[in-house]
Amino acid sequence: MQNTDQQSTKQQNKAASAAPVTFPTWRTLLLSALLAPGAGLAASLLTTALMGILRLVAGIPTPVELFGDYVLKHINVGTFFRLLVVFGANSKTYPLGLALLGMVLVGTVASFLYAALVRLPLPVQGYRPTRREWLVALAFSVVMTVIGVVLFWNELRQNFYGLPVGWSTFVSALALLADFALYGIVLCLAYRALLPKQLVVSGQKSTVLARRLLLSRAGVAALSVGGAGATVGLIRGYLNNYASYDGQKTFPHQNVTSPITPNDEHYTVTQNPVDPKPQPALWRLEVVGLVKNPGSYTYEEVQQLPSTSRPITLECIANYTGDHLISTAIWQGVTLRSLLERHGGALSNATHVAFYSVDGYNVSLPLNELLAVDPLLAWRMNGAELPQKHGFPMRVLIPGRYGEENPKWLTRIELVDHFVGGLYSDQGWYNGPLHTISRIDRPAGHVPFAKNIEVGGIAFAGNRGIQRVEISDDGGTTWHNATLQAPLSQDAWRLWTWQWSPAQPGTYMLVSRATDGTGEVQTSHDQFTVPNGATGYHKVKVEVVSS
Ligand SMILES: Nc1nc2c(c(=O)[nH]1)N[C@H]1C(S)=C(S)[C@@H](COP(=O)(O)O)O[C@H]1N2
Ligand SMILES: [Mo]
Repeated sequence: MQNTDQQSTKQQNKAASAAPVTFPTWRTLLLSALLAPGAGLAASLLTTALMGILRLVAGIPTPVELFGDYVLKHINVGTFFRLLVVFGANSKTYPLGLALLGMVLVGTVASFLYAALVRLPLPVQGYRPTRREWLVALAFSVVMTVIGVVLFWNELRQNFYGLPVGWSTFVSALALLADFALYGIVLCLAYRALLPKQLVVSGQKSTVLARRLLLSRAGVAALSVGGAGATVGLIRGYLNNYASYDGQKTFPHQNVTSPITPNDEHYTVTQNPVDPKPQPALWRLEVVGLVKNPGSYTYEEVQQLPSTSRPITLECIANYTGDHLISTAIWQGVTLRSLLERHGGALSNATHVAFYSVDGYNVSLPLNELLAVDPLLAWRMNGAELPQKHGFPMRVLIPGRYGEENPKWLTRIELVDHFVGGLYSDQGWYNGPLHTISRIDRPAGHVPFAKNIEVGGIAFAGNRGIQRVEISDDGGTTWHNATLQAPLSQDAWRLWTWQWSPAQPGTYMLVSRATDGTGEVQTSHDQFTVPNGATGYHKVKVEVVSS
């Protein structure tokens, strides 16, 4: 008892008499430079955790995704294609992972700027940031948010749970503010917590003060570890819904293509690592812009609209000659024409229609070209509710155009007086009428010699329809008319067959070519898919073997 009292009195005396220590400049600079990135890292990791939470809970796009979308729109199709090749199977996750690491790095490095701006003399007095530190942190948050909102203005209008354009823009911007406010606050507090403290403070034991500093430094480290752990867990949760079906093709069964493709066999292409999941309670269809009476619909109301059904074939512009990124479904929905009529029609200065989707995707086309092909705004596919991966609750079908111009997860139809660029048109992909194609599905490989071998396949020319299909068994020297099945619709592929009687066993080169409804014959010019869509004849080598 006695002893302890004496000791504390001694220390108090010492503390009271000692002046605060000041480190020499070099030591202050060195320690600031060493400790700042620790605070920057903690702030960055907690921010990435918040981004992940907002993404999973509220469907708000993370800055990482916004950045990815921004970059994708600003590279050309050649670079895009090279990236696809370089990253292969991980073409979406790998670049996003790199972007995430890059952001953590930027957030960590930015702490040097913060340290330089607050210029604290070391050691500092206590744990409470000064006004100056708070102001610098606030400036960081505001500047980062402003940069984010300005840079990603065209990407903010997306929400995975289907919020309409205006709301999603607002919510995404607000989330950027929340992310960067957290970053600023943690950076400010953590930097303070890490810095060396005056260990000689009146009324406090230096051993207690030293222990407190150690604990608070450990606390900052624990926050970093926790932030990193939470981020990893959130990324896992995000990737649980990874759109691994991207690029899924429609293969014929026993070399026979079914006229209508079942929903679960329809080819699928998506720009998204994780596809949106619009919630009917949040989602709206808006008809706005240069239209007489703008308006909006709930999912319930959409389903009450007058609808028609039509078989329409979709083909991705990345479909190689003879490949299978092509399918046909019976789509049910309201026609664009009748929907616009319900809104009093387009104003006279409207020249284009811009379609906006909840995943930030958008497409625009001239109004008169659209009306000429009678696009459908569909909510049913082959008699079933539109599946999520094909665009629930509503998608656009524009006959005669490649798949890229058929937006899924539609939320806004805006009539405008100019063209509005979108992902693929900005990259420089062709966005004109699709090319006439034909494909030979059978026979394939080795066939036993017979008097009669059935050759069969499909032909497609968008909304131009197919008038004729010809087959050659000598590499294109002589041609024979195939028998066409009845057309499913003007806008769908046409199935054909040809009864072949090879003269003798041997190797044959089968070739097909189609003539569209306007009388134009499919071009023989071989062209790769990038960037204008594939052209050329499908050629299939067949070995007819004696049986
Ligand atoms: N909103 C949105 N619409 C989209 C896409 C997309 O990524 N997002 N991909 C387009 C592309 S490139 C194609 S080929 C078709 C594919 O439609 P499907 O998956 O229903 O076959 O959707 C188009 N519409
Ligand atoms: Mo596509």
